[in-house]
Amino acid sequence: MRLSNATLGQAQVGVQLPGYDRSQVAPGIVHLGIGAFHRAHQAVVVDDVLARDASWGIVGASLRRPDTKEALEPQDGLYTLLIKDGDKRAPRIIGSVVSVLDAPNQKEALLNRMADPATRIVSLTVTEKGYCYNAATGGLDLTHSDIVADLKSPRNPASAAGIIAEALRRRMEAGVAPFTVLSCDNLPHNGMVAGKVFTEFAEAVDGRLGRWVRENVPFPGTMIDRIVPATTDADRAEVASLVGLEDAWPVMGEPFLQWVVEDKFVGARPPLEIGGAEFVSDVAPYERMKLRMLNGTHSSMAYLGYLSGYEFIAEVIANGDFLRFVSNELNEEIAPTLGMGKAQTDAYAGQLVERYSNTAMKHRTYQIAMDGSQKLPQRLLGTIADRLTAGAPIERLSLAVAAWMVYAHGVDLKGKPIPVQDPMAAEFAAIDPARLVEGYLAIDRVFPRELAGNAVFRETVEKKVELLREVGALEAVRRTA
Ligand code: CS2
Repeated sequence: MRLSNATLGQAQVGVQLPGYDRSQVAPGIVHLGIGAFHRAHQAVVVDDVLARDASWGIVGASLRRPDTKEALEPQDGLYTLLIKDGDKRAPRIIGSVVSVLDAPNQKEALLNRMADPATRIVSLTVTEKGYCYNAATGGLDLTHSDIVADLKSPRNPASAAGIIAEALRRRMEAGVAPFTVLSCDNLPHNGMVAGKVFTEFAEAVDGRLGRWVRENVPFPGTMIDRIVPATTDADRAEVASLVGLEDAWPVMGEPFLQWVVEDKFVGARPPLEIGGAEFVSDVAPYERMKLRMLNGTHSSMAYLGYLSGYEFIAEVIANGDFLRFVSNELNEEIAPTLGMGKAQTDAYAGQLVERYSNTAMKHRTYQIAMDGSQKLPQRLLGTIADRLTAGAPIERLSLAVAAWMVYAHGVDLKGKPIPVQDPMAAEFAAIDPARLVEGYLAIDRVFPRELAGNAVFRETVEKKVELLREVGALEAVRRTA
């Protein structure tokens, strides 16, 4: 039997069910990019909110693939969140997603929903590349093919920027207040970046719209955190047996959840604190700590772990040399750049190692390795730049960057091809392997000029690439740990 409104009551005893009447829920949030991460994080917090205020239901939209819609529609939007901690399992049915739209085929329905005054928040998880942000120029990448296409036909958009601008234009024309744009992606200053690229896009469409957006639309920053490995068929089978109902696409998560949100909304905001979110006036310190410590070591483990032959993060951290490497990278190299108390960063680092060690999380190194060109700057390169300014060593961080260079070039250390997923994969594959570091450092969309021109950085990374090639990743980690 398949999970749906009609079968919900037949879920096995012990499964947590929505604590409110779903028939009373009205949509108040449109979420762009409804993937596993959103469903295991923001939608769970909103599920708690709905018990108090039923006006914040979520209409999810996928911008590229119809698969989430196809999975959730027969289930009335219901799905299972399975929290895994070692041998412990806590299944919970989430009811906050009231419907899912497939943007390419339901554009009008999506734009209407976004233009509806009941929609007060448009949130996003469209991944780093979904913003079409050019870090080198610090603004919208006007040469990006998606942006070029949407500027040609702004009334029929496909990109996040285009969809948001068109929905806001409709609200402006109708004299309706704008919605709050809530970026939930792992970008540094995600609110600011979203504000910059979406306002620049609106300006490029029409000066008046651009001004209206600049003056009226808030773009709060957020820090979002929960480890969410991709769902596997084994997970589906486990959920079916735990819940007693078939779920085409449950989501997996660790117990930990953190959501820090800048308190800057149009009108009343949802009481997200009921679900554990925190409202603050400045998200930046939280975000920096998370991006540099968690995501920085995640990416380090992804490339070095993959090249060492490890499939999952929990396997990587179970290796004593990796544990030492990651702990020292966190405490010796990253934490000192954060300007926070040692007690706080020590505690955070300890918690991270514990989270990585959760053996129930089948979090693939390959999954995290994806889109490195979009991730490295905020995860590792900013930290390295700060260390260089302070005259401090960058050995472990550089080994991680070297591993990424080898990985993203598309051939592992044993000569086996790697199916690299990255919008810049072709550019990386074309780099001369004999001048690998030089080739990468010339790419200013990844490496800021100043860093690329720093001799200590270049020489350290060159030595690390040599080391990787000479002794392999595992031994390089052991020697650098
Ligand atoms: C990971 C993140 O895939 C990745 O790049 O580093 O998705 C990470 O799991 C989350 O940011 C944790 O909050």
